[in-house]
Amino acid sequence: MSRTIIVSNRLPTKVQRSDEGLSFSPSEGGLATGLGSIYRADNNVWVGWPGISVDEEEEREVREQLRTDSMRPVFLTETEIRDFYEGFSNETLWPTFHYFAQYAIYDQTHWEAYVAVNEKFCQAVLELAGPDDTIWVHDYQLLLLPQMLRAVRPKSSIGFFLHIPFPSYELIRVLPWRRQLLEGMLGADLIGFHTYGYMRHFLSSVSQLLGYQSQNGLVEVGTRSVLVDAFPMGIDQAKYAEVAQSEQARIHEQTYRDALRNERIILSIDRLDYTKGIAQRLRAYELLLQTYPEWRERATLLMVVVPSRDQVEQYKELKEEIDELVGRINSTYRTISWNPIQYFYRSFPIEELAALYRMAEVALVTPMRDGMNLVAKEFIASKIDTPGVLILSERAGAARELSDAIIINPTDTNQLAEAMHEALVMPEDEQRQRMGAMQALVKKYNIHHWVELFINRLTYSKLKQETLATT
Ligand code: GDG
Repeated sequence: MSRTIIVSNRLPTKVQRSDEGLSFSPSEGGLATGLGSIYRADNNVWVGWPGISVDEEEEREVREQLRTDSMRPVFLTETEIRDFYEGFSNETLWPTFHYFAQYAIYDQTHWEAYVAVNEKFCQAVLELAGPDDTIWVHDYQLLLLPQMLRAVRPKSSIGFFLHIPFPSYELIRVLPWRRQLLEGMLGADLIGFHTYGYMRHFLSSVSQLLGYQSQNGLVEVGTRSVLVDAFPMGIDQAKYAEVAQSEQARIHEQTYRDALRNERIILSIDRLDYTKGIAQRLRAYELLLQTYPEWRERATLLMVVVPSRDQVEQYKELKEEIDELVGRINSTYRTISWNPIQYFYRSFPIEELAALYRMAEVALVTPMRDGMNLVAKEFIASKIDTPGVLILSERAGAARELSDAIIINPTDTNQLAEAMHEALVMPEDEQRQRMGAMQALVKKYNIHHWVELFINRLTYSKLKQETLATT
């Protein structure tokens, strides 16, 4: 029976070391939460790094444990973690693709590690994949993998999806290894992006840097054609709606509401990342408290920042900046019985997250750049019977779909502060109307729809190519 082999840098399970030995828990992050609930169907397998470097004995344990859950680990050495993951992936590609080119470093050793690790993933997939299996590669850490697989398996069905933005040609052209990266992606039969904007940027780079022309999203690469299209990713709407209604979520919500004395809650949830606009958001909230003093002691910013990439310099600096801003705002405006910001630097179990989504009147999703942003959709899915307002950055992929949110420019502090005030005074009728429209959309275009659409398109484009080859 043919199956789908999902390949991504991280597995949906992360392995951590504690005094009691290794522990296994679900990974945070968009890809893991998005695909995590569906890959187990139909005999599928997930290939990826378990997020930790291990010795030989631990390697056996991790391999065994993950096998029972249809996962196949690829182990990385300390040097590979430094040069491939923290280096090329997170200090070259991530900033460049999010328009933070000033943070990007160009290091030949990092590039070589990136090539070597993509080859390592290639070997792991080849050991596993039969000729009829579909291979679905994910994200910016594995841009070279489609072409590496294609070289060995010219007939395989290979899909690639990019979870982050694909930037303008002007950013891509800065990369010393731009051609190899684009050629790497073009090894796939189908390349997917969250929005048409990203897709257009990709086609423009391919044309300007490689000279390959395209028509209706079909790129001619020698004798092959590669289909490029937009597939806005959805969430597991039913799961979020269910958790939000669960007894556990309700109990947590009540506890939090009692503790916060029913203040109006503005919610902010992100991984620690300079692309997420966390510092800008704090400055806007400070401006709200200055401009509209009536919200002092009546509104609270509940901010969850999930630790991420804390070995990379810019992330350490951002953490310090956030700590300082929170300290300043809290010490300036707090009273004996009120804290303007409830700040958590850790992750929460999903039931507690659901309680936060439920109780928040306003969700602030204001990234500088974001491929899609699933938090925006999870907030909507969790608001089953309650109103609420989403404030959403025009530079998140989600803004293309969620036009009933209050759409803002995240660098415009005044506009953002005004949007928070507008959200806090929005009549309930209007809230319900906007929320209802967005709920219908999140429900219809859910994660199952996304997977089905992508896989069907891949099967279709493969069949079409085979037919053309035989005629
Ligand atoms: C990349 C792209 C794109 C967060 N805090 C906790 C927690 N989370 C979960 C959220 C959500 C996920 O992490 C974050 O997903 P995002 O989409 O917001 O962002 P990235 O991690 O940057 O994901 C992004 C995505 O890929 C998918 O293509 O949308 O643009 O950058 O699911 O719920 N989960 C738990 N506790 C937390 O404290 N359990």
